[in-house]
Amino acid sequence: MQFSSRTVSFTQPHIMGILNVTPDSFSDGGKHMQTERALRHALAMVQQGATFIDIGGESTRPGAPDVSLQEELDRVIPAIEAITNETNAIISVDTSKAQVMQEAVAAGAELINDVRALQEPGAIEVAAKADVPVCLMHMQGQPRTMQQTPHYQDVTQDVMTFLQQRVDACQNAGIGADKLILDPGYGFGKTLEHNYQLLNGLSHILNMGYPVLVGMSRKSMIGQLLNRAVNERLAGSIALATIAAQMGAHIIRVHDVQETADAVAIVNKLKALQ
Ligand code: 8Y4
Repeated sequence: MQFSSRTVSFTQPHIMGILNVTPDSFSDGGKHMQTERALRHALAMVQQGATFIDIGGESTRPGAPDVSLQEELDRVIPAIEAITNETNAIISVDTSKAQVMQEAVAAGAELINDVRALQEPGAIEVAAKADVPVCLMHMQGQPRTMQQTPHYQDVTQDVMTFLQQRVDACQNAGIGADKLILDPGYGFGKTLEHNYQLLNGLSHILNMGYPVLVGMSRKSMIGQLLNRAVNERLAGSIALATIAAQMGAHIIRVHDVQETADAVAIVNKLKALQ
């Protein structure tokens, strides 16, 4: 796939490292300290094998408060500028807001990662104009309430129908098929059963013919199954990344880049013999 700075071949899976720039309640550093911390984390993830760095300033955790436009810009843009200047990683901006997309791409972001699949006002037009690849993710409901009563007829079929509708909307807006990445949206308005049905159905999503991104790292599909707190989910996260890589996922979005890179290298070694 063609990105602004380079081509990425999806013959093997790539790792997207998660960089959170939502302020944590412990670190009380100013804007510059936050940006330096983000840069250090990004550099470490690139060294560990991340092709992509996903930068998001809005928390999409269930129950998280909405973030204002200015707050999101203040969190995300300085981090993108710093990381663009210091790495050749592909920066992905995790946002649903048209203005954040526009300013992030101007600051150096090369991929728009939108959990709302360009459904917010102005987003599809800005993405078309920006002319960068876009990841379209499935979500049922809105982050604040999406885990209350998820319901599907057939989760894999329903997710595919939604993603195909968004692909069609992108085509109508002038976004070429060669710019699209699809994502089933693990954890976004899905029960534990739905998430595993959707993992079992990943081959069907792959058969839609687009690169596929999956994000399962540390999510409740691990925590609920194994009864593990968020900081006890590494083994589960690696198991899921290994399965996704084996099944043919193209981008794996994770917190733990080094460990995931090892797992992917083992899958690659085996696939080379098949
Ligand atoms: C612990 C840590 C528990 C993090 C839950 C979480 C995806 C995504 C997110 C995804 C794409 C998250 C922005 C949710 N998940 N983008 N973003 N795909 N494309 N929760 O699955 O990581 S945020």
